[in-house]
Amino acid sequence: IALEISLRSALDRGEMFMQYQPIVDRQQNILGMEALSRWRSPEHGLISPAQFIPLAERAGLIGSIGMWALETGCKQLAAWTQDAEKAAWTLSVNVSALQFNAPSFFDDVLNILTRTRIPPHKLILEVTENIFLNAQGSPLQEGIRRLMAHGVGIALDDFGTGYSSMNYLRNLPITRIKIDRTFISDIAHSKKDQGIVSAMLTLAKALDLQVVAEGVETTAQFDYLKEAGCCAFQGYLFAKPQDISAFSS
Ligand code: G
Ligand code: G
Ligand code: NA
Ligand code: MN
Repeated sequence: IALEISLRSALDRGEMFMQYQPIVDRQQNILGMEALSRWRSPEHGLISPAQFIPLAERAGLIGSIGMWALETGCKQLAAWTQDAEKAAWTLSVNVSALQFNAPSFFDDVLNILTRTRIPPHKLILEVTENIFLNAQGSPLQEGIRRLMAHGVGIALDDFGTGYSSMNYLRNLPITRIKIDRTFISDIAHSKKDQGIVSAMLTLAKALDLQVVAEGVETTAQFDYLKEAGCCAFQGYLFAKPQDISAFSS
């Protein structure tokens, strides 16, 4: 049967689950987790979010899947908060551009935080640059500013791959950038990539934004990034996205 038909009942049938990937500091201490949605379909097997998220967007299912992701992540974060070792962790959740079209989205986020008793500053929404296209002064920017006023963090995911001009970036309601892994993969050797990443770090400092380097896979990349002054890292060198059981005890 068609993928879309299966996806329609995936939530009800309990086929979605979450994996988590750590974001670490210079000493490799965990600062927080990024929640990454997974779907295991009895008919189609394990489907990547790179496939089912765009499908969910086309099929009008992204609202419910997005809310499931937020709720699942926040419940997990609430559980971690009970554990002294994990109490300070933040939680990052990816949010699709289309989710912002729902007028209730911003209230829904605040309601989930209230229900799960998560301090808003522990939640970070990861968005891509395209959500801000032609959104200057729009309800979207207003809604995001409202969340930020509560303390919710906003991360610009895949930074450097979109359209942001300097002027644009200056006015965006965001609290962090995540340097896309295409700039990291060759960082230990490529003078060009070193220059780009160094410019990104300088820019982030000037705009008072946090920075996470994504896709760190080797010690050489990690060492170079630390030397360049980067403070937060994510990638297979530290951990792949894993089931929750990998982080218990
Ligand atoms: O986990 P993986 O690297 O396979 O993810 C592939 C893509 O799917 C990434 O761009 C990631 O941000 C996105 N993704 C994973 N989970 C979610 C989710 O819950 N919501 C949205 N909108 N995107 C997600
Ligand atoms: O778009 P986003 O940054 O949310 O994508 C997250 C995806 O990146 C996850 O699905 C995860 O599987 C993948 N990922 C995380 N760390 C690494 C890494 O070190 N190398 C590569 N190639 N992919 C990674
Ligand atoms: Na992300
Ligand atoms: Mn990314």
